[in-house]
Amino acid sequence: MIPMTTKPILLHPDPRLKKVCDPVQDVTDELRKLADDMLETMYDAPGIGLAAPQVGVLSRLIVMDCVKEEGAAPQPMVLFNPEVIAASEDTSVYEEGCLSIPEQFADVTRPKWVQVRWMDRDGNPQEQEFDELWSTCVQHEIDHLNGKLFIDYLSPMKRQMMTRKSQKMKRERART
Ligand code: K2U
Ligand code: ZN
Repeated sequence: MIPMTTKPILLHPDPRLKKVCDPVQDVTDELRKLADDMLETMYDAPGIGLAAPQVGVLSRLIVMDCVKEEGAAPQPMVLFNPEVIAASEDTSVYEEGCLSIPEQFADVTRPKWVQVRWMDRDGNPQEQEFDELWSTCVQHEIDHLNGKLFIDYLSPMKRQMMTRKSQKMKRERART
């Protein structure tokens, strides 16, 4: 068993978090190892989702595990080249956070459910409908692959305030 390692999470503002990531051509052992390291990093944070650009890799790969019930079996998911192929008219509001914008939260409105197509860790095409927290999370992660952060849905004033706070936190963390 190759030991997994947690990876440092990039903090906003960082130009790599604004890039459109490159599609994965085929799923290699190296990409499977990256997915496993991303899952470990996510659980360690803790978080319920993580996108490759957040650990500095500009490839279209996200991991998720939105199981929140205590004691329930974890449900780790690895999605290569995920894309939303259908979305509900109905929307839902969720107070989102982001591991790249620590300790800041804001309400974001998104489609209630989404149909997503992706390639799994064995390179097989998959398709599934996500709702509830899984829907919010998969949309939040796919946004990361397109260089979009949850604060981009907010007013310019709020976004600027949260960016300033994040810059301050980043400076303080760099000093430790
Ligand atoms: O992409 C990320 O930064 C991971 C986020 C994913 C996420 C944000 C907002 C709403 C759903 C998912 C982190 O995992 S945030 C941590 C978290 C934990 C429980 C509930 C909501 C957010
Ligand atoms: Zn995020």
